[in-house]
Amino acid sequence: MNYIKEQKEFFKGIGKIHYEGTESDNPFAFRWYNPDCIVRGKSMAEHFKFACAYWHSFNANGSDPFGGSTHIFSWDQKSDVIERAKDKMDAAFEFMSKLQIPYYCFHDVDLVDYTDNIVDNEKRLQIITSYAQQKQKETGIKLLWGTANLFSHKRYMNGAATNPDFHVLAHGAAQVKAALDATITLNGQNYVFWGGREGYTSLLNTNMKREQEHLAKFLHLSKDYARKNGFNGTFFIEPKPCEPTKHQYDYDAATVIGFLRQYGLADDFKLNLEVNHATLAGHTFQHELQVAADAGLLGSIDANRGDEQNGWDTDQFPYNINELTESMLIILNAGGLQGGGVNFDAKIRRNSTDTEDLFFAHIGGMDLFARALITADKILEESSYLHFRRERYKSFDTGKGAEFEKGNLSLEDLYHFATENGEPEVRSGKQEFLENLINRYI
Ligand code: XLS
Ligand code: NI
Ligand code: NI
Repeated sequence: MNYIKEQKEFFKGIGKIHYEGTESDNPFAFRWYNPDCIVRGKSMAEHFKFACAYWHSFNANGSDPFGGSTHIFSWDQKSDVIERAKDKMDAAFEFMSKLQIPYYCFHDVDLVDYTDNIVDNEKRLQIITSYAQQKQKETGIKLLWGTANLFSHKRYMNGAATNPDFHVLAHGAAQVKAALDATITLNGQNYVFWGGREGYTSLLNTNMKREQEHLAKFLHLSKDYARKNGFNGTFFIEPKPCEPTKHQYDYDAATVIGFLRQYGLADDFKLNLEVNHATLAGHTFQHELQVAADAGLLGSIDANRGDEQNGWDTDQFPYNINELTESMLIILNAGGLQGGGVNFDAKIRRNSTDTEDLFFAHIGGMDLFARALITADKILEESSYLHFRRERYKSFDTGKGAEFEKGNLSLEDLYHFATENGEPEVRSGKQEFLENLINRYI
């Protein structure tokens, strides 16, 4: 039977968003993001692989610890759970098509409401996964990554893979298995682990070593299962230092890299770095990117920003051009993101209550990345930036410096060099000069 669902328009009055250039004053247009524009031999669309985060855009309803929802979703009205999930998916695919967003990301529980029953949940997920398959085929939109929410349900209050109770760990595994199945069915390019409650609140009741070993085991089993079932993509760990848990094991990029190497996971896992998580860890986003890039593990990014006055994960849309330009310098120098893309893990504010606000948020984010890419490319091509940085290390390019790098000198050799050559010359780091240079290109 050929049942055609009556297609409802959820974002009425808003058409497809196109590139119109910087002269345009149309708020429903891209001023910088031109998907086909080639930068460094790749289209902008390929550089970014922009993705829409299902949870923030189609589930987060504006509620906060002090009040209920402020966003009334037209896709959240039906009483039947599957019909409601399908409406939400129709809205999501309509939204992404209109915005030319080529990818999406989800947690299992974002796609369809979950209950306490893991068997029912898996069935629900399978139904909505086949619907997603159909939507992907119709629109050409792809899955950047899937994940399982192992932090909202009360059973996970002490963690999932790091829970002291094996029974809870097994529930987490069952959920990951189903989420991996969905990701594989949907040809997902990657799979993410964000350890929301993988950590502890008090050492008094925690065996940290044992918990971390369980986490490594859990990741190995998940990886083995996915590989056995045809998943060729990359697994990502998303570092975050705290919130919801006080001490999270995936604190920051350096911590996660150490963990992956210690437990033999670095061949299959890379990092998914989030701007607001970097700032919560007391780092800049650029720092996190560079740490991952230097380890060859820069996989994907969750684009958002924090708030200078608030110390929590406010998940706002990006708007800092300097931060993103410096970030794009690192990403371009690293040869791009490995397998991943730019997922807008960001939400509109509680009082941004018009349907169009979700459009403005994504248009702004995409334009900012495009502008940062163009600027960073110009800085690399036209300015003295790279040359300057290379020159700063030129004492290691020849002579004793080069011998040192090759490992040919002993501590005594360094002693002799120091005593024979007197006091080193004072050399400026030229930070203000470089900051001006970046701003000149912006
Ligand atoms: C929360 C995380 C989460 C992950 C996916 O802070 O950013 O949204 O990206 O589980
Ligand atoms: Ni995230
Ligand atoms: Ni986050």
